[in-house]
Amino acid sequence: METLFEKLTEVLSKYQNIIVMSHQNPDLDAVGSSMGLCQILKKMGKKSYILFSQKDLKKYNSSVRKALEKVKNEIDFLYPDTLKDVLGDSTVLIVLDVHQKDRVEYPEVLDQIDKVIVLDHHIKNNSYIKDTELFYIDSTMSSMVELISHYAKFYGVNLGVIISTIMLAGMEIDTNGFNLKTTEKTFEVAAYLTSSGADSVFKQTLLKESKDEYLRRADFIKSSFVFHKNIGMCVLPTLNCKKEELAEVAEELLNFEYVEASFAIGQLDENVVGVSARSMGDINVCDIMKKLGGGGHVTNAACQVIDKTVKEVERSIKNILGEIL
Ligand SMILES: [Mn+2]
Repeated sequence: METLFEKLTEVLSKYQNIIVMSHQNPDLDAVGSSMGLCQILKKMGKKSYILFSQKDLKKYNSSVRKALEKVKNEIDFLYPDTLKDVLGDSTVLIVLDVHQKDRVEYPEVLDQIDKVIVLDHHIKNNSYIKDTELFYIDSTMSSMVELISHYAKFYGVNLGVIISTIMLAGMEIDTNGFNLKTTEKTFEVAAYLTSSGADSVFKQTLLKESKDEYLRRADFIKSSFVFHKNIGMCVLPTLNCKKEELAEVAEELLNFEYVEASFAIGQLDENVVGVSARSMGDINVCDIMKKLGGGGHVTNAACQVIDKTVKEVERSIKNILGEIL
């Protein structure tokens, strides 16, 4: 990893202004790693900004919103309408926690800045951003926070209480509570963030959810069922459910006794059905999602199916499982 950090530092040395952008609906992994990166850039003597949408703030809980407000003394947030004020020859865009053009928060920004660096931890997709100054993906990393924390440590940066706590919360989300994709290195990073000031009580408040959200999910879980002895499945009854919601339900089903693999299926759009799949490791959910045009990891995969009903997708998954189990 040191080679990456040396290379990254070398590429960054050519630019004065650095704009950091993550994926749509940035979660705490995206937000935390963006902030951690800005602290590193500050130590390098660079001017850095996080491109962020104010309309997104509503989806965070009150503690996250308060933390974002406090951190404004240290981090410069930029909004699409103020972007052109900082654009210039010496500007580079760092795309963090995502690598596909259509999944970044503001795809049009990729047309405005031609020097781009991509850093991600997801499995490489064909629609990745091309012609970059540096393109790095490590899908063995638990989270973007893990990679940025290593960089912060390498560079000797003081992250401070708020940012290191947001980063630790981000890592907890991406690993589903230090269960998925968690290695020895993940815990080393958690220890590093704790020694940088991350506070576990503060972290809990950042991760709190509303009772309404909890009950909505509980209703879905109530309608879930187990078949083949070890497959958990939930078909969300609502129209227009969110991808994140499917992921949360699939993850939750995996907590139940005997469940080895789980699937959450829901209508994402008028003609798009989404599936989120999770596994303890023995059942390869990536292979199953690939058969429906999706992809991912052995333990964490997803797909989107066009012009099929939720029922049809449910049947397809059951048929595939029937063949392999
Ligand atoms: Mn992430």
